[in-house]
Amino acid sequence: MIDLRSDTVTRPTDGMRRAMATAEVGDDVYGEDPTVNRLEAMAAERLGHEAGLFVASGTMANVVAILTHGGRGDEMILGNLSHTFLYEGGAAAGLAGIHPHILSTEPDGTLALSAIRVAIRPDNVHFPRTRLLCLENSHNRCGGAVLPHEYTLEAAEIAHGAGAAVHLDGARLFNAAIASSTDIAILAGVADSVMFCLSKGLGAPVGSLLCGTKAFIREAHRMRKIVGGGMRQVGILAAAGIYALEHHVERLADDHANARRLAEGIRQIDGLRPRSINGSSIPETNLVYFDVDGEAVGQPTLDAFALSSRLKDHGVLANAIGEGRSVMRMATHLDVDEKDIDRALAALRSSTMGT
Ligand code: TLP
Repeated sequence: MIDLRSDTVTRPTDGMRRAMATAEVGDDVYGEDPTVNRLEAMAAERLGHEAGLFVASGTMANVVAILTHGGRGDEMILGNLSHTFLYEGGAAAGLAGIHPHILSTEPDGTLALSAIRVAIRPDNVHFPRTRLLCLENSHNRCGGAVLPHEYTLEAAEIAHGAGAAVHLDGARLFNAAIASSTDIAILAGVADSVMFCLSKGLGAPVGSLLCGTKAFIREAHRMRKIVGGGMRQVGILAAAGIYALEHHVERLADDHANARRLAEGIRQIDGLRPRSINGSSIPETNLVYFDVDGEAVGQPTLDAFALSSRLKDHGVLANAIGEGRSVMRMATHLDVDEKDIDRALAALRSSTMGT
C-alpha cells in the first residue's frame, strides 16, 4: 500500500529504532529522564525559545498551551479552518471553558488583520477577555500554505498591543521553515508559545514539543500533568525525536518536491483539480488538496469518498475530507518516494476512468 493519508503514518527507520533501543532513561515525572531533558533543551534552542516541554501529541501541545494562556470565560481568536477549531474535540472549551472567537480563515491560511483588530474585545463587563490569538503554520486545511513572515509579525503585534498572547500551532513548522528557506527560530519567534510535531514529516512515532518562556513552560508542565500527560521512562520516545531533529529536517525538501510532482500530475488528470493557494496550484509544502469532479468525466457518483475507495483497490490510501464530498488530501512523507508518487498518479488515472 502507498499510504498518502497523512504524514503521521511513517514508521521509525532502523537508525531511529536503534536510537530508541539504546536511549538512556529515567522517570520524567521526577524530571530525571536525561533523553527527554536533552530533547526539550534541543527543541527550545532550535526554536529560539527559553524552554521546551515534551508532550504526547500535537493536540495535547495545543490544549496545554491554551489552558496555560487562559481560563474560564476568557476568549481565544482562531480560524474556522484551524486544526484546533476543527479537529481537537473542542478541548479548549470542554476542558477550560475558553470561549472560541472564530474568524474566517483566508485561503492562504491567514486571518485578516482587520478582522483580528475588530475581534479583540474592549475592556467591558459585557465581553469575555481576549487572551489569545492562535495561528497555524504551515496551514493544514489551506493546502500546507506557509504563512508570510511579515503577516505573522503584524498579527502578533496587534495581539500583543491588546495584551493578548500568541500561540502558534506549528505542527509542521519545520516544513514551513524548509519551504521558505527561513530559520525556524525566526518563524517561531513571533509567538509567545509554539508547538511542533515530531510524529508528522519528521518521522518519529510519537510526540510534540511545546516551547515558550521558562515561566510559561513551568505552568504548562502543571497543565500537562492535569491532562494526564506525565509520562515516565519516555526517553525511549524522546530518543526518536532527537534522531528526527538530527536526521530528518533537511530531507523535508524531498517531500515538498514529491508533493509538487503529485500536484502537477493531478492537474493533468480529467476530473481532478488541485486547489490553489495564492493563485498557484503548486503546493508549498507536503500537503496536496484537490477537488474531485465526477460530472466532468461522466461519472456523477464519483466523489472524493468513491475515489478514495477505488484508489484503495489500486493499493493507494488517501483521505476524503468531507467538505461537500469533493475534497481529497494526499500527504507526502518519509515513507514514499518519487516512484510511489508515479504509482499513485497511475492509480488516480485508472480510478477516474472508472477502471
Ligand atoms: N493533523 C492530522 C489530523 O488530525 C487531521 C493530519 O493527519 O494532518 N495541528 C495540526 C496543524 C495538525 O495537522 C495536527 C494533526 C495536529 C495539530 C494534532 O496533532 P496530533 O495528531 O499529534 O494530535
